[in-house]
This record gives sequence, C-alpha cells and structure tokens, in this order.
Amino acid sequence: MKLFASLTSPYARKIRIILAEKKLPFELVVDSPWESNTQVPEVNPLGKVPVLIADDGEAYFDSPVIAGYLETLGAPPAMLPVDAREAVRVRQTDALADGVTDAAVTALLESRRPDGERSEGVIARQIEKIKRGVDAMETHAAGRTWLHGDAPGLGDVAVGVALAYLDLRFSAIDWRNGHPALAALAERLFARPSFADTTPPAG
Ligand SMILES: N[C@@H](CCC(=O)N[C@@H](CS)C(=O)NCC(=O)O)C(=O)O
Repeated sequence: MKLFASLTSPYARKIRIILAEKKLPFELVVDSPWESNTQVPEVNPLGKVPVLIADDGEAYFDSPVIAGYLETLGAPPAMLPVDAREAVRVRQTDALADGVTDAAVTALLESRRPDGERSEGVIARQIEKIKRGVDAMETHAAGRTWLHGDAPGLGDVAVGVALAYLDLRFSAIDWRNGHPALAALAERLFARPSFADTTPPAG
C-alpha cells in the first residue's frame, strides 16, 4: 500500500495513526497538494490528501473512506465495531472530529488572507463551530476511558488528531479549559507511539 500524505495534514495523520495501530506496512509518499509539482491530482481528482493506493492499484479517499477500507483488511485492533449501528456511532464521532478540524483549517486559511480580504466574521463563525464541537466531545468523553467500547478506535483517533491540531494552530482557544474528560483522553492518546511518531513538524 502507498499513502499520499503531507506531514502536516491532520486527516492524513489520522490514517497514519490507524496504519501504525494496526501495524500495516505501507509506503509513505510525502506530497503537499499546495506545491506546484504535486502528483496528488493524478490519484485524487479533488487534489487532497490523504489518498491510499491499495495493493491492487485502487485509489481511496477521503480519510473516512480510507479508514473503512483499512478495516476490511481484517488487521487487529478493530477501529470500527462489527455491529452496523455501533459502527455508525463511531463514524458520527469521526465526522464530529473532522468537522472541528475542517473549521480550524478554514479559520487558519482565512486568517492568512491579506488585510482587506480577510473576514473576521468568517473566522469567528468557524471558532464557534470548534467550541461547540469540543463541548460535544467533552459530553461524550465524560465518564469514559475510550469514546466507544473498551479500546481506542476510529472515534478516539479522530478526536485526538483534531485536538492536537487545535494545540498546533489554535492554542489560544485553550480547549483543555473546562473539558477535563477530553484533556484526560488526549493525554492517554498522545502517549501512544502511533501519535508520538506522527507529530507534525512545526510550521
Ligand atoms: N475530508 C477530507 C479532507 C482532506 C483535506 O482537506 N486535506 C487537505 C490537507 S489538510 C488538502 O489536501 N487540501 C488541499 C486542497 O484543499 O486543495 C479527508 O478527511 O480526507
């Protein structure tokens, strides 16, 4: 398998963590879709990472689809429950975490626009999404070691990656404040080699 990823992409990090947890061998193709010489549009018409190229040559994107594909390979530990309704709940947590990451990415890109083009209103709207999302994650995490079941799964990985991305790009939000269950969950996740080994480079 080959994974097209940039080292700073939180969505790609989610997949790299799942591959590490499952100990699945893969070739990492570091490619930033923002660079002019990127090959990503050749494997994903949307020009986004992550993209997984399976051993049979089929290309999979985006990160929730890749996570679903990896589950079909049967390598433990399971990141999605076998029960279909339970799996939907885990995917819901994945969607919530990705939505927080989406809002953070949108706010970051907006904040980097030149004076006169930047909209503080757009940034504020995204920050509100982040805050509501983090509140919802806290409600779910309260009283639990892991978000679904008795071991970390796709939902935990996605939430951990989203929170780590907030640490990297929006530390001023101080998401730990008022979210003790989430802070404890993040501590458990960040201590795992799969998270430690995929820490994005500064910049
Ligand atoms: N929903 C997608 C989001 C992927 C995404 O937005 N990736 C960013 C990198 S963090 C990207 O490749 N952006 C390039 C672009 O939008 O042109 C997923 O979960 O994989």
